[in-house]
Amino acid sequence: QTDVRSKLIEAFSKADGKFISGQEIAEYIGCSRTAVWKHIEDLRSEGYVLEAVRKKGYQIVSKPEKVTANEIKLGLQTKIFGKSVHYEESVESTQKIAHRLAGDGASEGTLVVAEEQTFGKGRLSRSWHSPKHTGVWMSLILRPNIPFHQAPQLTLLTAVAVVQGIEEATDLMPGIKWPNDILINQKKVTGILTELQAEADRIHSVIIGIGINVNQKNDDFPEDLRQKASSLFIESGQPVSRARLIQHILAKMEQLYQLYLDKGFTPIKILWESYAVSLGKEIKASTLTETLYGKALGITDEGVLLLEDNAGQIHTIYSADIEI
Ligand code: BT5
Repeated sequence: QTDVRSKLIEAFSKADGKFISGQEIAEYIGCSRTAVWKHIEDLRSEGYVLEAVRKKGYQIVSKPEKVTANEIKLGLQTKIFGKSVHYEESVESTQKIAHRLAGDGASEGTLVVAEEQTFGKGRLSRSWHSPKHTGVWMSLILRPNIPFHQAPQLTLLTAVAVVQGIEEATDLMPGIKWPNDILINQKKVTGILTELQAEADRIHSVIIGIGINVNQKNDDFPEDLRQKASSLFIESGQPVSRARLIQHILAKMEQLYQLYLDKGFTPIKILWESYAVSLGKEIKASTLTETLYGKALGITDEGVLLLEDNAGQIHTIYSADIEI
């Protein structure tokens, strides 16, 4: 059933906004013309508006503003990422579901996405505010063949992909604050959470969680976030299609991931540095054990932050919260 559905969406995707006849659809998905009609009705019940014209066939007039598997797949330009989409209206955390699917052997590029998270997770058991229908709350399963200590590089790679995806979908120019925040006008619009399933020194899977504030208005944020968080809508004044944004991000991520597997972290590092907002600045870095003040010099080839304190000593920082 879901196979047929994705083929139908693929057929419309190929038709690229033009009419496609019932016969063509039937051939494409390998079913009868009566069955086509039923599948079209299913799409309608999901909120798609389809026009049917005699002798011409069907055309998608408008899509629902949701992030269902169909929404994401219609127009998606990737080979692997997002080819398998697990969609839910409401979940505790997309990370939790992605962990379960990864454990069950889900293939690389499997995407979990939800309209709402009731227990969205940040780093260090902090929470991530994820209200219904307004943001992108998603987790991507990767299975890279890399050593353990390189996994944080994927957080930085993801940040680059999200920045580029936002740039494609809007007129905004976001910056990256090491390691995982994407900022616009100094406010956080995106957080990234990278988690691993691994044993000894072997990575089974990397689960990359991405939370993007898209169409929230200022009072959609709880009081304590209003000063430090923002959304693409607030910053640009325009509503943004979440499904389109996801498509751009998946396409960028797949490109960068391929580049990373072929050429290593160096080309990603150069891109990352070009978007970084903290480099060369005086920062405060709070790690689990200490608070350091100094200048952010850059990142190493491993993706680790280098901080030079006022005594000229250079510290390598693996994980911390940064204030600029
Ligand atoms: C992060 O943690 O920034 C990682 C957030 C990852 C969220 C995604 S959504 C899909 C996937 N499923 C999940 O359950 N999680 C991932 P951290 O750097 O620890 O930042 C968390 C802090 O950001 C919180 O303590 C708040 O201060 C703030 N915050 C919470 N919700 C926010 C929001 N919607 N926008 C901006 N800031 C927020």
